[in-house]
Amino acid sequence: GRSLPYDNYQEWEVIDEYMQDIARRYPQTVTLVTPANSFEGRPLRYLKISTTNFEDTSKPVIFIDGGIHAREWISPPTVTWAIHKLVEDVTEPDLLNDFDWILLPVVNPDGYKFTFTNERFWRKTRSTDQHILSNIWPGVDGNRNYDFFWNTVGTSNFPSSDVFAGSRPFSEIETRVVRDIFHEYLPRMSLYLTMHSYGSMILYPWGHDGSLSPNVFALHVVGVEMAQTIDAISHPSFPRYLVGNSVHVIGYAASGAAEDYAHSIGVPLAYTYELPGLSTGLQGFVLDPVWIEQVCWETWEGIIVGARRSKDF
Ligand code: ING
Ligand code: ZN
Repeated sequence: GRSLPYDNYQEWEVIDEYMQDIARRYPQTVTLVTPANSFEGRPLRYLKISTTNFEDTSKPVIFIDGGIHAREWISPPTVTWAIHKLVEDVTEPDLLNDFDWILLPVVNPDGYKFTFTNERFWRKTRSTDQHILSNIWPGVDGNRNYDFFWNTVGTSNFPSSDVFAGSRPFSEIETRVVRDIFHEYLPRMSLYLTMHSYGSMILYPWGHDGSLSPNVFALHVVGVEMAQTIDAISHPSFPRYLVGNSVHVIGYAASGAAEDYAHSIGVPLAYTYELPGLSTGLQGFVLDPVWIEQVCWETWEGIIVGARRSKDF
């Protein structure tokens, strides 16, 4: 019964235990949901946090996920930090009174586990049922697996590729779980954030072709306010945040991403966070653990502003 440490990256089992523990310790506000198991059989879990009954209120829902890409280790702790701040160390009670929250720290536990045991830079899931060579080349890029312009740009049909889109949209149980959360709470889901690294960017749709959504004004205003909030308190070692359309800011188009899917079905504010890195190339994913706490708390300040501002749109 204690908080997660933020002085190092945590094994999946530790994060999983923490989620179960939080739900046991705060049964009035926290509900643990285990809708399915991962391809390799790990429980896929998320927390629903609500001061009222999650199912029968009309409060807007804020959904944050992390760890869809296994090697982006700074992502899951930003989501567990949000859990910590909403449940264990409440300094913003309005966020609990005004919203219901869904927090899913590790979308892809099999891949995450694999980065601790085998290959630090593994990105994809670990599924082996996608094609005839799956045993040699396992895994699908979760952020190319959503059903919106699936496998049309920035993806690969080659199973060995890091951006392999899978055999079909939502071939992966891990992305189906996220999809089902969207659809279950759609009419009241006002904000969706999916945490990635790295690059210090806040990206919004459309990521498949660089065109702008009819809701671009709101997407941009809320995005800029989140970024300015973070920049104002960030460490001088970190780059300033860039905000804009995914294609234009990150410099490539990609279809089948979570951000695009969420927005396409009606989530008004959907963003991909590229959390900070301090190196280039693959080393950018290796952020020294001394920075975890800094990234978590500054990102949380961005989330606070995004949540509050989402009410205006
Ligand atoms: N970045 C995202 C990726 O999946 C992205 C960036 C998001 C591009 C949405 C297009 C649409 O490539 C990381 N770090 O994975
Ligand atoms: Zn990523």
